[in-house]
Amino acid sequence: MAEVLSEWPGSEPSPWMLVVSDTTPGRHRVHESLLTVADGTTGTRGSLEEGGIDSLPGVYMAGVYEHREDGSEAILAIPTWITLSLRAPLPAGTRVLDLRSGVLWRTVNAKGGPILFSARWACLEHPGTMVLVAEGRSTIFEPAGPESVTDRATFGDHVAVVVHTRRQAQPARAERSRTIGIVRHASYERADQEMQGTARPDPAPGPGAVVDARSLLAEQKSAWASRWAEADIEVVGDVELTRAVRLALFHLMASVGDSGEAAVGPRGLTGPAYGGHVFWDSDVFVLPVMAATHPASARAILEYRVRRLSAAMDQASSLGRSGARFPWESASLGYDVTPKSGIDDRGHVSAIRTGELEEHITADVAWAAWQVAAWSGRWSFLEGPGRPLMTETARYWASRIRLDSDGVGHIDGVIGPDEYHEHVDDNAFTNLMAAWNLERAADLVERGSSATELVEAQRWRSLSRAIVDGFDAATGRYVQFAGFDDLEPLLVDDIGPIPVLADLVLGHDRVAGSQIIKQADVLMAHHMIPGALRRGTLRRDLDHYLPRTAHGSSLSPGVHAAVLARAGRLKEALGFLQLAQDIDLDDVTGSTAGGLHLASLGGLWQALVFGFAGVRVTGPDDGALVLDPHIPSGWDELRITLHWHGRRVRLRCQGNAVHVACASSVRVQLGEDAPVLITPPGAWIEPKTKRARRGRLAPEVDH
Ligand code: IFM
Repeated sequence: MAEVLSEWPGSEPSPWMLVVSDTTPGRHRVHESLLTVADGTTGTRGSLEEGGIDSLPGVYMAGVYEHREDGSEAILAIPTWITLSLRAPLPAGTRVLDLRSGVLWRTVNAKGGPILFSARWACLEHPGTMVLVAEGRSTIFEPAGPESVTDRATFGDHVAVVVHTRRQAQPARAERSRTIGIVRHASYERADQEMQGTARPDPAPGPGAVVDARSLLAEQKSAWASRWAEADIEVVGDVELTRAVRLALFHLMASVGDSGEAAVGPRGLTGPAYGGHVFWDSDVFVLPVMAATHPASARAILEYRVRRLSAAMDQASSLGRSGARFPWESASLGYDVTPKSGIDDRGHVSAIRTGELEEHITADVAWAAWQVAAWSGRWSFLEGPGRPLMTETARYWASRIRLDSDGVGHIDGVIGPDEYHEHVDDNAFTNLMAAWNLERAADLVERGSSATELVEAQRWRSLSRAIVDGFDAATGRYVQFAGFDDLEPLLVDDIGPIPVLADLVLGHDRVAGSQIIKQADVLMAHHMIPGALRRGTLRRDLDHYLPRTAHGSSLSPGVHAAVLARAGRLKEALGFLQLAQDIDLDDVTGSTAGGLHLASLGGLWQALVFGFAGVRVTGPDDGALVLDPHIPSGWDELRITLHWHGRRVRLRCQGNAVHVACASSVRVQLGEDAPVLITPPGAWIEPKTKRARRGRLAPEVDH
């Protein structure tokens, strides 16, 4: 024990460590979420070893849901393995989550010196295996039981747990008291692991074996060091921001497995909110981060969709449509598990219509599949298991679009990302995404298919061109949905400072009749498919929708930071970046107790990479990585590590110049300049176009 605990990293502020010594009442559960340790399949919330009345302890395993009597499914809350029997609760002390190694440390001091010292981690190399090492004054522990205990339990139909604890009286380390040392080793295993196609983790030492915590710790450090080597990100000159984005990446990497399938709920493995159901958060906010930093995890996210394609096809066919319609909320089987009603903060029961109407998820899944190909530079997934994700979703849209007597295509009766407005027609985001889905599926089919399929692909292209895209030539911007501009012209300033839950402040009906929107909607399309929108519209859409957006969803600030940065509006972008950074660290939405908002964490990374660095991938074939940095003058440098087209690329962005380091040649396109070939070990590139030469801070640009 002593050897492990002697590796305590200290609690000095560092961009690699989250230090929590705050004991504000009501923050305990927030800290439990923030201090979760996980290995991609199994997560343990950061509860104190002795629990506490305010605690929400728990272990969550990706994709392990309980089927409730009312027919619903929710991620199974499995009892935790970290509990120590103490005579009385202790102060929380100082807790340090070391992001470099994924180890959570705790030290509690009393008058005579330290009374408890612990370290725990989830072994990245042995998913499902966890270790706790603790040492404390003998007086804090309940009277000793046997020196070595093995507990076994099963939970639900799926999970088998073995916890082995070894407890030893230690020679006195502190002068005045004897100490007790504890090493605990827990192993959580899914009984249905093979069914999930997930490789069984390497066997960790069995119960009763002497666990060499020191060698497991060494392994842990090296496993996380390898992960960081392919993913690190740093804002030189801003320690807080660097810590926040590394914390975001840490929890994303810890919540997403990299073999078999990864069912990624909106709170990952950090908490039970939303029943752990899989939303578009996984495909759109988490997957791109993984595609760019750890491709095997992005592939596992898609595998979750591939295996539920037949459920999505059933759903389409039960609605009289062709192809596949993915559910808004999905759990074990891939059928829609969106609740039909909910109770708001004031105790009012209201209908939830997203399951019925939020259809853009179908195109989002296709978009995610395309991202994997665009980042990897390989068609193999799309030509193999991923192909139906493109084609069956396209078939769905082809059967969903209504052609009017003028041959114009419409999608009636949906909810867009802005969930304040229900049952709207021609939501620009949904229509643009559907059109994009049809075009990309046609591209794929045209790479080599039968004559019949080519005829179908032609139809997809003509439908994609026929569909209303929401562009209004009179204003030069996109209209969020048919009739949006005729709604009550309220602005968010009329309600209060952002973020604000406008539906709670004004009531559901008033908001639905107004132009107040919940989260990025038209701007979400600018974020996801910038090349599909008309040039010159980003600036006008920003001007129009920013004052109307309440940011009532944690998904919104990161996306706004990204599109504002891309447009060169850096001051505003930094404001939203700060909000994205604070969402969980400051519990801005009051809901972090139920787990971290993975989409917001992904949004923070995306804002830095796709927004401030202007990184864009265009497709599997296009041989250039597009960069267009807009770096605020307060940052010395933005450093990013990416995995693009099979190569590791390290970027250092300063102003609007970039140093590209690579081990094999890479073609890079800076802004609108012609692509250049960078050969190892790398080179600086600076923009040649007139626009960019004007100054260190690029002027506003519009794509
Ligand atoms: O997917 C989101 C949605 O966009 C807004 N409400 C919460 C969901 C889960 O995070």
